[in-house]
Amino acid sequence: MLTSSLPSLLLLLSLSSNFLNVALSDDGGGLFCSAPSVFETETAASSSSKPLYWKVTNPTLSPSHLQDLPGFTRSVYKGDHALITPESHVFSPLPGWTNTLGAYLITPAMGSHFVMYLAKMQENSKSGLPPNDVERFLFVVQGSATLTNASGAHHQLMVDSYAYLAPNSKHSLECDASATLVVFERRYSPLENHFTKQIVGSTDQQPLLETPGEVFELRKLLPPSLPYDFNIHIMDFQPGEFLNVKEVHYNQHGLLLLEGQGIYRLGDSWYPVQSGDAIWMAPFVPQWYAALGKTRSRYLLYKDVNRNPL
Ligand code: UGY
Ligand code: MN
Repeated sequence: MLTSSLPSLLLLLSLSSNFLNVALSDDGGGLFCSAPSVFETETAASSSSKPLYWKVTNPTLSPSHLQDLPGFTRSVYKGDHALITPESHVFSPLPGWTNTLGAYLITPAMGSHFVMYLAKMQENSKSGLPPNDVERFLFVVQGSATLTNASGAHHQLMVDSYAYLAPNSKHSLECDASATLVVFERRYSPLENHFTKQIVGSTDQQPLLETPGEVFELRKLLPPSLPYDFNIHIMDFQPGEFLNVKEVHYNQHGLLLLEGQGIYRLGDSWYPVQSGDAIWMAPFVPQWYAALGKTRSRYLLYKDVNRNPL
């Protein structure tokens, strides 16, 4: 029994190993798709058992491996724009805050008149105050925190909630579990007899605004009135939608992609982008976005407004 079945067993083994070789080495219309799978993992042992030249059809630089390639980043820093992607974030204690790590993504060292940073609040953390005459805008992207102002009023800020704090207004943000915020600060540009006041809200409470000539959905998180020298826009694009205007303007931008994927054109460069990416746009940098992927793109955008650029 054993002796008669052994040859057929060997035949079967040799057939299946040939079949496997064909499947692994076939790079043109073979039985198996040659596209790299996100589920494939490579160990030293499995790599040494791979056929000669297998990397030709399974390159390390395949899209699914890019993010883990040592030394590789999509981040770019140029004179008139920057793309800062999550693998480049460097966190350190935020001055004046307790139990909070911050990553400054945009600062005046790049040419901006504002800072944009991520603040990761940990257990029992508390914010510090901005410098004198500096206004602050906070937007919660993860967790929740409690805002308390000088008159003792409390606001629970959840994901998608935000607050604007006027310059020199005493306030503190406290968090007992964890929260991640994106924060914008700039030295307020005053106008006689105009004063800003504290604002607390959430994106979903803001009305959709007209966008003549454009298809994206727009909400503004601050009043468009004169006292405010900047606004924060929330812009939504369905997959396939894009900016009709190839914008070039005097305003600066700080952008955080909250959802989705697409292509951002900045100057003469075209960048694949995805949620978590941050962008600095200097005045007059040509800018354009097209949403791709399968889900909505949403980004949050700082824009200076209501002041004479002179
Ligand atoms: O309002 C704006 O300037 C906006 N549409 N810019 C942008 O999305 N890059
Ligand atoms: Mn713009």
